Amino acid sequence: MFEIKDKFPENFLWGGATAANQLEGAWNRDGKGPSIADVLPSGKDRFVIASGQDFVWQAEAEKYKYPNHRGIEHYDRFKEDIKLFAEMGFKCYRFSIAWSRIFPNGDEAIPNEKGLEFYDKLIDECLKYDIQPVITISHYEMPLKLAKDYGGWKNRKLIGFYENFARVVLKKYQKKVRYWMTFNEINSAFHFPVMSQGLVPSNGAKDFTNIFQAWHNQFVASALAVKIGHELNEDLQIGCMILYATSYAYDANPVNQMANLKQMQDFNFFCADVQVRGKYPAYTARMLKEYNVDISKLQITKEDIAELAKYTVDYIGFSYYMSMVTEVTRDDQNVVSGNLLGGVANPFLKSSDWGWQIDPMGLRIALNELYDRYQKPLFVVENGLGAKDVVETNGAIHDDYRIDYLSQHIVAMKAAIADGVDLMGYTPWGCIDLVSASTGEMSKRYGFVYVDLDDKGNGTLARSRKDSFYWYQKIIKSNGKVK
Ligand code: BGP
Repeated sequence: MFEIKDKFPENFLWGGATAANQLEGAWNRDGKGPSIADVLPSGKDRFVIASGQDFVWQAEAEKYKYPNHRGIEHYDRFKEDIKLFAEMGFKCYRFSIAWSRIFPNGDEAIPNEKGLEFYDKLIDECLKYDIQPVITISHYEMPLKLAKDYGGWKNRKLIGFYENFARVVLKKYQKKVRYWMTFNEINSAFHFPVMSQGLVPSNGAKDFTNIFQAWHNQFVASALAVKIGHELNEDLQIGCMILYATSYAYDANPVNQMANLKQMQDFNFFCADVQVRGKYPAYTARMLKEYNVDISKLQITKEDIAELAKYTVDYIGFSYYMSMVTEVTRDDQNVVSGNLLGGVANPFLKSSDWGWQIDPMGLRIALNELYDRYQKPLFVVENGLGAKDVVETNGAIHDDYRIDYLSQHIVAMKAAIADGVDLMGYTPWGCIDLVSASTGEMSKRYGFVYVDLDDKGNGTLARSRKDSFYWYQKIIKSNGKVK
């Protein structure tokens, strides 16, 4: 009865993860409309714009032909890419469906058949190799028109538009695809309200009244997708997806401990609490007050609350790259210049070249915290090390730093399984090099497969196997034996 599980389950879903806007390219082919990701530039402006500090609508699609518009041309090379995933032994492949390929403007009644044809082919290609598709319905790529003309997710009309989109893809692929997620990193709106919710702040400041309204509308939309999916096929597994960053209090000072508890609630748990438990957590009122939300403006109906309660998610997908430190008692903060979350540096950890603090034990802690809290299966759907790779003269890429990072995180997952956590699978991020979400550039690479393309768009786009490719192949074959 109390047997320790000392290995990964036999049916463990080993695989890799990508998102349409970061690899497909073909941004305006076969009827696809522009998405919010298509108008973000690359380089340092991208972060500023995605987080809404300096968003200008002049940043129109035509102005930014590269990188998102080209991606790694997966749209034309997906067969070659899936074949490489199959060679590594992938059991599953997580990708997203570009909403604006199916509904170019987002508000049409009839889907674009040409767009669906691409995903018909992509899914069949995966199934040919017994790779289970894992689909993110919406991953930072809402149709641009929904952001520009409707104001993004703060507008309730988006619930209906998303519902149409979700119904079309769930209905079409329900027999072929079992695993789904409704929104990528839904809590990331804290940092990226433009990219995540299509919200453009009016005066450069984040408006949490809009962000909370947008979250509420997304929660309802997510619940409706669960409803549709389960009505179509009760076997479907529909999850939420959160950006999780384990957070530690800087020291034993109760003031820092309390601040950290709030950080954990607000950032890591709030969205999942609603999507998994089906209701707003008790600390919501405290949060609304602290974020200066104008509660009188929030539109939340009784029917919404009933739907949230009824259609909760089946599992919790989450991304995990790093941990954080909460510290509110000093002014001389030793700040990490991470471009995703930033914060106080942890003296016990090293950081990636982009300032993301590397913390495998933090993943074991995350898995325990999440499983304790929700008692639902967990799925690590993103993890990895963004790094600059060097191609040797003979074409080899010795990415031992990546192998090291991933090995330590696999060991941490195994330990969490022994701790009693129910873990379904692992899909490291950017299994093939692709455009970075936060920099919009190619040089921050995560892949097992190298893609010959630089930050300016030069390169042959040829694919090649890094050392980590062969390493991961062995990991999958041995069901997680690191050494
Ligand atoms: C997550 C996103 C991904 C992805 C990843 C790595 O936040 O879901 O889309 O890109 O982070 O981030 P980056 O590309 O900025 O290194």
